[in-house]
Amino acid sequence: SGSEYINTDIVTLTRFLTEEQARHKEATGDFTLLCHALQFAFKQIAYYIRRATLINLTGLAGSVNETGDDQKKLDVISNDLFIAAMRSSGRVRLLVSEEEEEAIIFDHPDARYAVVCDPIDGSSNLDAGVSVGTIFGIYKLSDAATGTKEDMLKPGTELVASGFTMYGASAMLVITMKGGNVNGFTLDNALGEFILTHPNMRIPKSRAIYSVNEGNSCYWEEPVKKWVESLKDPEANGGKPYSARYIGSMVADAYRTLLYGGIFAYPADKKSPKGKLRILYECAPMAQVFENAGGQAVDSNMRRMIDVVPEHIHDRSGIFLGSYDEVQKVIDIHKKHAA
Ligand code: P6P
Repeated sequence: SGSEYINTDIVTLTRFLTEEQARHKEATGDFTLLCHALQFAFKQIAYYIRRATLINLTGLAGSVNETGDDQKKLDVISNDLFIAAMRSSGRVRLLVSEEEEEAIIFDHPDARYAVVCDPIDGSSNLDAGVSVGTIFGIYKLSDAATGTKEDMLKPGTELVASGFTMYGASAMLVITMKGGNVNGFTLDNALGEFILTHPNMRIPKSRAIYSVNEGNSCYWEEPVKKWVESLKDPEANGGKPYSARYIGSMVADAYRTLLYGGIFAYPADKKSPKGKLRILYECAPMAQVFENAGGQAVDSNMRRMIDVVPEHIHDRSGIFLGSYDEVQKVIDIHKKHAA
């Protein structure tokens, strides 16, 4: 009979979260409810992205966000959906979004969680059909929390959970808990369920793929130039150079790197001395995912990315993210250069 081919052990995200909660005797269920609100927001955003081209949502909304980027209608809708889902969960006290200049303080003073997010990262690629996604992180507020944006200036080591979604043909969700492993879920659009398809994701220790915008190379610091040159030198790599893969959407470049191995980099440079990607809702959540998958993540000073504490909620950083050995090559070249 065909029954041996039917996977009867389907784990939905809902079941996964329930089992996760059962592992923590002291759990009140607040974190679980927060994660259900997150998955609801991801399903709604996935719906709008899928229909965007059909109902022509990909035009400009005519409004501009605080970073001066042209806001696409989907940016605005996704940000609004995400804020509404977090507010209505009743479990979030503070929310930082790339689309909001100020931290959003919900009228839930007793809520114990804070959320950081980039609702639609890579949105400049939307019209081109390139995969975009949501990057998120969850912090548990300390008893000393004041309910102000100062509560958000934390290192990635304090993230209780982080991850990202990628809205492609089917939406993918990659999520990790502090000190836990990395799990990938695929949204079954028919059932509206996230299904565990990539349990315990581990990034290959090395892979000859590098992902960086070489259009910025004239602005790069010397060690970065030396690093990329070394990857292109066949002699230095067993006879053939690395492959270059750059999509220009962080979640897409990150997801490929997590699956295949390699390294993604957005170095700080002379044009962007602080780097381009944001610490709170791009670099730190991605860094925790990659570390929990066995990789590494450092900033442009070769500091462990999740140790970095932002001074302001929209602070940027350089980042090198990927296979353990590939990031180590960058660190070693910087050490040699410093010597
Ligand atoms: P560049 C997209 O705008 C984004 O924020 C990330 O998703 C992406 O990795 C990066 O910027 C691309 O930047 O300068 O290479 O276009």
